[in-house]
Amino acid sequence: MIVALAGGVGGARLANGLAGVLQPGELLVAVNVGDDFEHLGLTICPDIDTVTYTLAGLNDRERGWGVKEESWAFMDTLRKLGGPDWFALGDRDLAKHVLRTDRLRRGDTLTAITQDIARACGIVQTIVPVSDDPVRSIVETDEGALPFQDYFVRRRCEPVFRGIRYEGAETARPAPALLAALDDPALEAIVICPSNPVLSIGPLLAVPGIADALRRRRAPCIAVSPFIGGEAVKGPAAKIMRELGIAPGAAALAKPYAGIVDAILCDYDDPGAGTTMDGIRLIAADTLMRDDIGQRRLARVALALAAMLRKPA
Ligand code: FO1
Repeated sequence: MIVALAGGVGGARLANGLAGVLQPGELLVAVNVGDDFEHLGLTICPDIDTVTYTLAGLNDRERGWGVKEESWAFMDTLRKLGGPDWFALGDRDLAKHVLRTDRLRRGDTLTAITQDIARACGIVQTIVPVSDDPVRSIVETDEGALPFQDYFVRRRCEPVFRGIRYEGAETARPAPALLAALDDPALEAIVICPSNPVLSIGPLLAVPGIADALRRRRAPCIAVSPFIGGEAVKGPAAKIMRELGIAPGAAALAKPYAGIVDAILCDYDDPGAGTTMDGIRLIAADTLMRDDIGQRRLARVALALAAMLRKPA
């Protein structure tokens, strides 16, 4: 049993690599819900959707989100009618948002909905939200507080990032399936995927019980740094870290991951490579996933490292 903690696009790629090298049912991916929001009366769960589409092979690679071969009739009409068009909802994507919103209104859990959608997409691994309760990332900027998607999409991350708070985290409960997997005697490794530590992994660790469960972990936990050459592979992680006055590199993960992670895989040029920080070994590897083969290669490196840490030297 392998548990992966994933956020946005980088997280989905390594989750896909893990799915590609494990047997059906061997992987549980717990996904960040901090990016979720209500839009046009629909509950949108971008990170869950990115992981689901990626594991189903339905993801649009150049856009990084949404479905491939998408059409935009809904958005064209919405725009003509004067509706908000800053957040693009493709016609195929829309069916899932409508279905999910309807089921949530009927009282179904986000876990049940997510698992049914994954199964309908032919996915043989388990995908769950980190919590069935709402957690909403609110970004503090020089222009005031912005809900995550307003900051990330509508404002294209231009405001100066001052901080983030995870609204609802204090009362959110970890998804039961995630806690069960972390307590499973068959658990062999936990992998924190290369997602933004502040935007994607932060809201995940902020759910009470998750960090404690990881501190009590019965298997090694390996994190993969999302930074390569002092930059984020995708997204605003490096800009955000600079605005927080933190150098974008594996060392930036050591503090938030202390006690939770046994080792961090980082790229060869990372200044922290080969050192130990806060009890965490920073180990150099080729962490850039260029394609599906690269995703599986990095997944194997992470699992091999966990196996080494599991067996007494
Ligand atoms: N990102 C954008 O930059 N522009 C969009 O219009 C947009 C729409 C969208 C719709 C559904 C969805 O699941 C994701 C979408 N994203 C869009 C990406 C989304 O903001 C990010 O995937 C995450 O929130 C950050 O990891």
